[in-house]
Order: sequence, then structure tokens, then C-alpha cells
Amino acid sequence: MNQIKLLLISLIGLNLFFASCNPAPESKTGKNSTLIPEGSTEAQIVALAANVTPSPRQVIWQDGEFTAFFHFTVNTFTDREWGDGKENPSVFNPSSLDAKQWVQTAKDAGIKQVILTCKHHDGFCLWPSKFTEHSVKNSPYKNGKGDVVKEVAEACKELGIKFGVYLSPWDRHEPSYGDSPTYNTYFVNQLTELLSNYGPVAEVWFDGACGEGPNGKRQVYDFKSYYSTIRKLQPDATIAIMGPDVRWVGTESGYGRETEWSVVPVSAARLDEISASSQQNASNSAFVPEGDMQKPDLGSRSVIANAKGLIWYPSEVDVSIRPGWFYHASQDSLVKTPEKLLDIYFSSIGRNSLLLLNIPPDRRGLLHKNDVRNLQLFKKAIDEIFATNYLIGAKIVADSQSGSQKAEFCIDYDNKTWWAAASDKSDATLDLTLNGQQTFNVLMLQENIQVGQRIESFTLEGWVNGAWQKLTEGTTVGYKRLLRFETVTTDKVRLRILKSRLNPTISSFGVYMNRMK
Ligand code: FUL
Repeated sequence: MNQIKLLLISLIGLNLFFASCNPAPESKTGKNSTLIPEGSTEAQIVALAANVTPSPRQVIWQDGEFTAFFHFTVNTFTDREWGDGKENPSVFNPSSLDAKQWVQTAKDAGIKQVILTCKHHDGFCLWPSKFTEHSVKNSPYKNGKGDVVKEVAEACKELGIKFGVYLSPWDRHEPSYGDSPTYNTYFVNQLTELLSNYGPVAEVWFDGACGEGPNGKRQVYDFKSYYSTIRKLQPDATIAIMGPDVRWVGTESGYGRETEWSVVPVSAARLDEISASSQQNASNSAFVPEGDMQKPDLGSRSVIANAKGLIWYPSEVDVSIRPGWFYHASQDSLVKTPEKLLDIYFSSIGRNSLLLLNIPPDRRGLLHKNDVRNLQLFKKAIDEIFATNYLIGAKIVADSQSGSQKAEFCIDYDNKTWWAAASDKSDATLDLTLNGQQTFNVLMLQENIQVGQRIESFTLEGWVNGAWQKLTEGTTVGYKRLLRFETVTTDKVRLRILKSRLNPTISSFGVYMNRMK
């Protein structure tokens, strides 16, 4: 019932946050953001946008492509989505928790990193925090000696998977919540525990929900101090959603925008901080753009035309494999099917976003067999589709090239090499003669985002019955673009890049066969 209402409240919280938080940007290389001088023409703004590039930690994050979320807390046992903080810790009692089963399941599904809800809105800590009694240390789990954060972090280490933490700023248990400075110290203390005692942390995930404390006052989060704690203790960690490195795509449906720009406007209010930050080389300051992350268009020409600054701020798509974020036995038959998961994969990773898929452990402390089965079938489908790139072995010719960035680099299995059109070109054609007649219905393209996101419009054509036929078309590419189209059999294809902010680049180009549908 209340799911939609809860979501709305959550989104309102998120938007309120964007409207009120004013931290400063990070500018490690100086290219991660840019100011737009007063009076710049559209062409100048577009060129500036094309030269904004990801920070090294954003590049590593984006390369991961696929992360698992584990939502697990007292809610798992009370059958709720949002706990009120009044739960007795005694309800938390998983009978056969096996964090290795969670991480192995994720790994088998092709997931490279996991994020655990170390503390959700109920304030219950999955680790024995020194700063509250509302934690696993007062639960029957392992007679109060358990530490779920440690178990998940160790399973990740053993299985070679990255580990990330979700720590809810909104805390419905902690009495100091609403007394802003006191709670901020409490929160930084908890962050410090998580970032000091569990090995490397690859991502810190903050959501924007915010409320009033028992004193009737709205808590004001001190994000700057949260960010500086993270940069100090885990400098390689990305800070997501309410953070400077990664933005929320704007829905929890699993579907990203067809046109998804990683370079988005920075508001005027941030400009002084941007320049102050770069002048002082303050690379560890923090930044969150204000504004509505749910808008249908965050970065195309018409949007950036009015911007005062721009920043690399890529999108993360979060979605649960079940209707709820937490496990509910009543949803065992509602686990997303392999077909649905595949559709989400194409519509998130395939739309220049990272996919953060929630798989909630059950009351035993295990991932349910329905979730495991559907994930396995989904992974089987992915493996089958992407087993053969029908462009490998093709003869590829570009109508222009920049320096030694040859067309062959698109289809060399190496994402670190790339083709670039001549530097004065904003369009290009890549002609491919395939290794005989091939049958396929999926396109995969990747730009070399390390030099920026440039492509604005493209078509893929196949030589069919003696003429070029359009197979599919798209707008942005970015880190990765996947498109499905009617199955075609041909021995010649061509990619036409119709519009690009700067000379286009392609690091990977593939066509594949999806038999699942
Ligand atoms: C939201 C929370 O309110 C949900 O419970 C869930 O954790 C989701 C990922 O973020 O804002």
C-alpha cells in the first residue's frame, strides 16, 4: 500500500536535499568540471562540455558496470520497508546467515561490487557500533557477538569482489537526530568505524531522506564533513547519490534515460566554490549539484546552453529484484524474471549508467532460491548473447582518423584502445565488411569516456537486398550503449555518427545475437 507514498516521501526528501545542500566541487585534475564564461556561444559551450572528463575513481567505478545491493536489517524480521527505530534488537535473529552465499551469488551473476545497508532509516547497525545500543550487539544473533558488516566484507575479500557501504543519514532511532551538530558528530563517528575497520571500501552510498528529530527540528546534514571523512579514510571510494561522484538516475524502476549525458550543469551557486576549490587545489572538497535529478533531460545542448558550469556526474540505476527493497515472504512469487532482468540490463548498463541491483537476504540470512535461480538464468542469457561479437575479424574502414587512433581499435577486444575521427570532424562513418554473412540483433557501442562524452546521434545500417537499411539508431553512447533491433542477416554494416560534440571516439563496437527476447 504505502510503497508509493513512501517512495514519494523519499523522493521529496531527495529533492529537498538537492535544493538545500551547498557543498563545493572536487576538481582533482581540473578537467572534472568547468566554468562557462559569460557570453559563451553554443559552440563554445558544447566544446567545453566535450572536454569535461571523469576523475580516475569515476572511471574505475563506471568500468565495474554492475553492483549488488543487499538490503538487510530489522525490517527483514518485522516485514516492513521502513523501520521506525522502535524495534527491539531482539527481533534481529537470522538462523543461518551465510554472507558468502550472498557474495558468491552476486559474483556468479557477473556483479563486481556489493553494497550493504549497514544502517537503514531505522538506525539499527549491522555492526557492533560503539556509539549506539541499537545494533546487532544487542540481538540474539551469535549471542550479540555477530558483525554482519565484517562477514560481508570478508566474503568480498575472499571472493575478489569490491565492498561498499550504505549508511542512512536519516536515523529514526538516534535521540540526537534533529540536534544537527550532535547528530553530525554521531554520524561521522559511525562512518569512521565503517571506513576504518573493514578493509577497502569502494563506494559509500547516501540517500537523501531527511526528517525531523524528536526535538521537532529538521536535521541539517553536514555533508562536507561526511565527505572529508571518506576522502581521508578511503580516498578511492566513490560517494554516490548524495555525493560528488555518482548521481541517482532519477527513478527506482531499473530504466535509465535513452539520452543520458554524464556531463551535467552545475548551478551558479556552486561557481565560487568551484573556482575557489581549483585555485587552492582543494581536491578533496565535496560537491552535489542542486536540481531535480528526475528531469527527462539533464545534459543535452538545450539544457547546457543555460548552464554556468558543467561537471562529470554519471548516473547509477538502482532497482530491486523484488517489489520491496527488503525481503518479504509474500513477494517470493514476485521476483523479477530473467527476461525482465535482461530488459533492465539493456536499459541501464546499456544506457550509459551503472546498474545497482538489490537482492535482499531473507530471515535465514540467505538469498532466496527464487532470486538465485532468476539471476542464474539471466546471467546465462547475458553470456549467450555476448559470447560472439560478429564484427570480430571484419575489415573496418573509417572515413577519417585522428593520429594513430585507427578504426581497428574498435573491434580489437581491448577497451583501452580506441578509434577517433579526425580532430576537425563532428561526424564519421565506419564501414565494416564482415567475415561472411552474419545474423544478429544487438548493437553495443562504447566511447572512450576518458577523453569525454561526445556522440549525440548515430545510426547503424546493414546492407540488405542491395541497399543500406537502417537497423537501429540512438543519441548518446557514453560508457556503453546497447540497442536491440529486428534480427538481420548481412555481410556489411556501417555505423554513421551523425553528430558529435567533438571528433567522435569509439573504444568498443560489437553486434550480437539475442535469442531470449
Ligand atoms: C531509498 C530508501 O528510502 C529505500 O528504503 C531504499 O533504501 C532505497 C535504495 O533508497 O531512498
